[in-house]
Amino acid sequence: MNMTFRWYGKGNDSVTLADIKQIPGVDGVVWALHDMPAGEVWPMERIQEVKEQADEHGFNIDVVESVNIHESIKMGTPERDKYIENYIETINRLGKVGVKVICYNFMPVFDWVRTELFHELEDGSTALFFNKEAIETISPQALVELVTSKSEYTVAGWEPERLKELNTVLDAYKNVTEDDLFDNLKYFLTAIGPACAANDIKMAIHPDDPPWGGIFGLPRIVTNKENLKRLIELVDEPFNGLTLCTGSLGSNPDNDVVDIIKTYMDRIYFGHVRNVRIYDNGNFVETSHRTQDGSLDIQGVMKAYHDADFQYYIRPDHGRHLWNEDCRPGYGLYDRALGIMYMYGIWDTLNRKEGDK
Ligand code: DNO
Repeated sequence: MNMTFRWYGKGNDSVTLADIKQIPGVDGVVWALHDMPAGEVWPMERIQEVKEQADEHGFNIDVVESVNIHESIKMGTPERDKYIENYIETINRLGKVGVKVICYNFMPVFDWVRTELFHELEDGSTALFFNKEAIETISPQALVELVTSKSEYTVAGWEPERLKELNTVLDAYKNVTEDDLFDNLKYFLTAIGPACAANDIKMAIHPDDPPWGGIFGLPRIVTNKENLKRLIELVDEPFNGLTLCTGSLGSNPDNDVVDIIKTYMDRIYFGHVRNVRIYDNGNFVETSHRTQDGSLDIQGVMKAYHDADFQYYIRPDHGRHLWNEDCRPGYGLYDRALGIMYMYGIWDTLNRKEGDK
């Protein structure tokens, strides 16, 4: 296992590389050029700059999250070829600095969706929250306002660029079905496959969050065990893999995340580990990583990775906001650092039990 920590970049994150250095056992930072609009080629000097910053602290930059996909690629419109060319050029450039995994998503318009960013928990901390009923009544515009106005930082997945011309894009998706999305994903993967192979880069698709379609009438496909099989089979080559986000898939109680991890272990290149507590009415809140604190079996998740001698990358996912930390929603230092120590607690104990030490 290669432990990583998501970092939004110098001047764009309340957490510094020096802070991350003080968390035990972190090997690399998960990064991106967050201000680059989807579809544009990433400048080489800026990629190099991140590499140098990470090098200074002894971190690898093997994982990028995300290189976002232009909507035309998801919708399958004629301009897609130009944007796919750009994507390939970015892959080639990332290959030059040794990037191994690119995390991306194929969610139409919106990335992750929540109805509250700072929902108070019993212990006084706050966390991201999803209210099933509220999502039925809120308008897409109001949701954008809610997510983007609460933080001084740009919220990843909710970049202004992505949300520009919201109504037009929402409208354009009216005739796009799940099958169309699968076809368009196949077209994209087929086109980038050779560049990924040449650069030894794995593409790791992130599940839809929450993992069901229908929100604002939009289709979603990376939602459950069957669909993961279908997407692996779209282009059945090693470069076509998964970011296995327990919190995203796990917010649908029908998804058994431990079983899913075991089933697709060979194609998991990046693990996002996070717990959620699902309420009877289907609402859910993000909790501490500890198994007892939520609805997911995080010990089972870590054991599945450990049993498989997982060689790829893992990161703690969203954390709660603790101790009055002022941070980007879900991405403070403290709870994610606690998450790492919980994961290592499980991991190291499993090592010891097997007599490895
Ligand atoms: C949310 C993240 C997502 C993720 C993208 C990957 O915090 O897990 O925004 O980075 O879906 O493309």
